[in-house]
Amino acid sequence: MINDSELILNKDGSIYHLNLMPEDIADTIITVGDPDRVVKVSQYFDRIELQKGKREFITHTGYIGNKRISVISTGIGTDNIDIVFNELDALVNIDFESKALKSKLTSLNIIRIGTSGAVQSDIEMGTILASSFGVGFDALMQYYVKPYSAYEKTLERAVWDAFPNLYLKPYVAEASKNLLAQYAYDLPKGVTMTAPGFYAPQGRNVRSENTFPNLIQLANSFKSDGLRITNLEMETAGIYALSRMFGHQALSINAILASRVAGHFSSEPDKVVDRAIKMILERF
Ligand code: R1P
Repeated sequence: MINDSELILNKDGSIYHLNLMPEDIADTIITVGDPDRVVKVSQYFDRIELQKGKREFITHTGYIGNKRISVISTGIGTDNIDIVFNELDALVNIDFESKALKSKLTSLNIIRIGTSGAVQSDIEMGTILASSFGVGFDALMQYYVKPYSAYEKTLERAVWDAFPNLYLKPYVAEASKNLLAQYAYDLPKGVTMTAPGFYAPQGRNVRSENTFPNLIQLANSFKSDGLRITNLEMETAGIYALSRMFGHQALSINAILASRVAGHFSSEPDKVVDRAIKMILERF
């Protein structure tokens, strides 16, 4: 039995941060960073059956045809991914009455539709890119034991060698091969760098003194076994690592809004994000 302080439920029986009951979520889940993007996804549902929220975590559940889908906003960063993915897993795999692990576990299909910046000059703004791997430059996976594949470990070593001055050792986590094949078969694939912040942790310098002023160049020139770092954002590696740890399938789709090598930002970010949303929903 799990203690009340480990798995906190609200008075109505819903889970602490997401404010959801087990029956409120579908087995297919779209995550978005921005709470305002939830409606931009659910506007394309044929029917919405539930709208709930608390803090930055807004959920709409509904149907496209016969397929039940939930869209949930995570807010920004892998610290939020920690909360959202632990609570999503508990919603499907913990019995809230007995507070014990269910004997039959559920594996969720989870697709992030997020925004991102490119670190390679041949990846144009407006590209919709699928992450084959996430590389976490954040601290999340220092706190969890996840089974790493031999290939993830090899890639991780190559990242450690390419970024030798970091105190934190980045971690690598792979996308669900099934979801990549199902939803991203025709998309450009890449290795996504997940940063623990937006400014210096992504090599931006508005008026700061940065420890790693050449972060973008380092990311741009990284190579391992034919792979290169393609883009930057703030959730993918955490999503992939926690999904693998819990036995869920995850895929991150990136709407490329900025070129960090050319120094440009998209003039039509909403259109690019809308294209990514429609493309994924059409594939359900
Ligand atoms: C930063 O502006 C946010 O945008 C990107 C980053 O990962 C970070 O969450 O994704 P979303 O647009 O999905 O939030």
